[in-house]
Amino acid sequence: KVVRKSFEERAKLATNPMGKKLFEVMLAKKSNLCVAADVGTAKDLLELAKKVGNDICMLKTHVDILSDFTPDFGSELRKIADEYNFLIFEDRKFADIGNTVTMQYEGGIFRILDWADIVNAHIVPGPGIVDGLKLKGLPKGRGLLLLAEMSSAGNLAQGDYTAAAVKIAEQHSDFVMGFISVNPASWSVTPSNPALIHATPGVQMVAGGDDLGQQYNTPTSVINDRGSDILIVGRGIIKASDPATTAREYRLQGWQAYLMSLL
Ligand code: 5BU
Repeated sequence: KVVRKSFEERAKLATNPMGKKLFEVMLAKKSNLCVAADVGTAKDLLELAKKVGNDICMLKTHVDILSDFTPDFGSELRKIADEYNFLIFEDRKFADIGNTVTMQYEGGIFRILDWADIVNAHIVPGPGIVDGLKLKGLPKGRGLLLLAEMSSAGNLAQGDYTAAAVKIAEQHSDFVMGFISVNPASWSVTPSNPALIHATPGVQMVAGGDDLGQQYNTPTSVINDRGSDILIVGRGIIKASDPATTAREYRLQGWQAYLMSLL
């Protein structure tokens, strides 16, 4: 079983403001749960955010799936995030050269930089992608998660690729707050900075998968066996008959698993 330093201690070690803030929110709400708000409209997303708001530390969005997106979406969501005290993570998975991602982050229709506390990026292009995002994000106190692993069957983010993500994170510890991880306990290179946080998608109460390659592990397995910190749950909560109650159940399981893993 994995053991870890407390989120209190790790908050003190954080090398960027958003990483520190995330630990503080987690502690204040006793929540290491992130809900993946994969609904088709902004209207449904904002409703869902209120339903699960009390139980989450972070809400993960895919803004480009919303059919009724309008420019006030960001400020509407920010209001709810401030009221319920959670962070907003746009799962944009940037994957281009530094110069292009600066424009994708700041501009276009979605203006992600204006409202998302946290974004993520693939490291396929090399560290220039982090330099690009940092140029825009750091002055606004934003944070970045690197995709060190993925949850889907047959994905190529493993071994030396995962180790390269750790290296890039440590070289950019002023902006990179952690990783999208699946089994960090198994990594050949462990981050030397314990403030780096691991968030894991592919979580449901029962292990399994969907028809398109998604693979699920249970909350206890993700936190206690695989060594992650945050559960990212989409359909397990949003397709439940009562998302609020179900979110609470995931929160309690995730937090209990965290408490069990303390040094
Ligand atoms: P699910 O409904 O719990 O399967 O949703 C998982 C969410 O996490 C969904 O928004 C994906 O885009 C996201 N995700 C993932 O499933 N696997 C990954 O490796 C990454 C993101 Br990165």
